[in-house]
Amino acid sequence: MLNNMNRVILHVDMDAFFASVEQREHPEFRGKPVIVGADPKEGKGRGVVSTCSYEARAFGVHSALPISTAYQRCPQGIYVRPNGKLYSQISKEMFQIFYEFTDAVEPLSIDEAFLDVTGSQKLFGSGPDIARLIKKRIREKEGITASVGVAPNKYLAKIASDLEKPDGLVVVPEDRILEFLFPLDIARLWGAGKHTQDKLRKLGINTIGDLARFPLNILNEKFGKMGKHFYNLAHGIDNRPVKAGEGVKSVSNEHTFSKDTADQDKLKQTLLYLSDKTGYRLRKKSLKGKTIHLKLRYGNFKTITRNKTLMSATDSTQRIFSIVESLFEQNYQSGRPVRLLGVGISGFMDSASNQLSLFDEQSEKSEKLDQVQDLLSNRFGRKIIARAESLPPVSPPKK
Ligand code: TTP
Ligand code: MG
Repeated sequence: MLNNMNRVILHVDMDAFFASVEQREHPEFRGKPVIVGADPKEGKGRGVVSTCSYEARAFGVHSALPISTAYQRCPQGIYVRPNGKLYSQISKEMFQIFYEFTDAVEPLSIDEAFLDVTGSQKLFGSGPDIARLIKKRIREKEGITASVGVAPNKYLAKIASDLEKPDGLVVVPEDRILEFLFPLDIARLWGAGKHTQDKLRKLGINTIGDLARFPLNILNEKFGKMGKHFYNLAHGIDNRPVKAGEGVKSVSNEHTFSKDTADQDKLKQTLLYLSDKTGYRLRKKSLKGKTIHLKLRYGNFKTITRNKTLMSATDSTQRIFSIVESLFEQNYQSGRPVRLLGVGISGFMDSASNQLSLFDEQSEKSEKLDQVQDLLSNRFGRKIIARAESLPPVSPPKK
C-alpha cells in the first residue's frame, strides 16, 4: 500500500483569531474574556458568538453560541463587534508568510491552511523547524499566535494542530503515527459528523484505535464507501495532496427537489439559495469568477446548461443570482416540472489581485451585506441567518 508518500505537511491555525486580533489592538483587553460577535444588549441581543478569547472559553463561551447565552455565562466579558476588514487584512498577511516557505498552500478558511513543505526542507530545515519559523514570523509580524501540526499527511497535521492550542506545536513522526492516533476519541475522525459518531459508538467504537481494529467488511456494510475511508484514516493513511488555491477551477452547488416542481417562485427561491451558497464559498476562498453557469434538469431527466461571461469577475451573491435568474427566464419552459437546479461559477482570478470595478452604490451595498453575512455565518451559523427570501426550499440541499 502506498503509505503517506514521505510528505511533510503543516496545518497552521490561528488561536482565537478574531479575539486575538482585538486583544492585539486593545492592550487593555489582554488576559481578559473577549467575545467577538453580535451585540449582547445586556443579555437580550440576538445573533451568535463569532469567537472568543481563551479567557472567555473558561466560562463556557464558544463560537456559534447565542450571544444572549454568552452574556449569561460571562456578563463581565468584553463584547466587541467583528471588524472583518482588519481580520481579512491580517489573514492576507499571514498567507504571505506561508508563501515565503512554500507555494503549496491550501487555504481552508480565513485563519487556517495546509502547507506542503516537503521540498522546502533543504532551504529552511525540517518540518518542525519550519513550523517554529512560521510561528515566530506570525508572532513578530502580526502580534498574535498560531498553532501548528506537523505530520506526514493532512489528516494527522489537522488533528495535531488542535491538540495543544493555544500557541501549540505538535509533531507526529512517521514511525509514531499509530501511537499518536489510537488513544484519540473518534470525535477526531475527519469527515465523521455527529450522526456517524453516534453510529460508531453504537458499534462499540469510541477511540480511533477501536476503529482501526474493527473488521473492514462490517464498516463497508454500515458506511458504504466511507467505510474504507474511515478505516484508512484510523490507520493514519491519507494520501490527499495539498491543493494550492489556484487549483480550484469551478465552484458549484445543486439541489434536487424531493418532488419535481414547476412553481416558479420556488424555483427562483432555490436559485437564490444556490447563488448564496456559491457566493459564500467563493468569498471564503478569496476567489472571484467571470463565468456563471445555470443547470436545469427537467422531470424526464432532459438537462440543459447555460452560461454567461461577465466583463469583470465577481463573488457577489446578488450578482450571481441576477445572472442565473435571467438565464433561467430565457431558457425555462414554463409549466414543465423541474427535478434539479444547479448554480456554478468558473473563470477565476484571485480576488486579492482583482482590480476593483466601478461598483454602483447598490452593488457596493450588497457586497457589504455579503461580507457581513459571511462573518456571521462562518461555518455554523449559515442556515440561521440565510437571507429571509432564500430560506432552504422544501428539503435543504445535501453538502
Ligand atoms: P476557528 O479557527 O475555528 O476558531 P478560532 O481561531 O477563533 O479559535 P481556535 O483557537 O480554536 O482556532 O475560526 C477562525 C475564525 O473564524 C474565528 O476567530 C472567528 C470565525 N468564526 C466565526 O465567525 N464563526 C464560527 O462559528 C467559527 C467556528 C469561526
Ligand atoms: Mg483558529
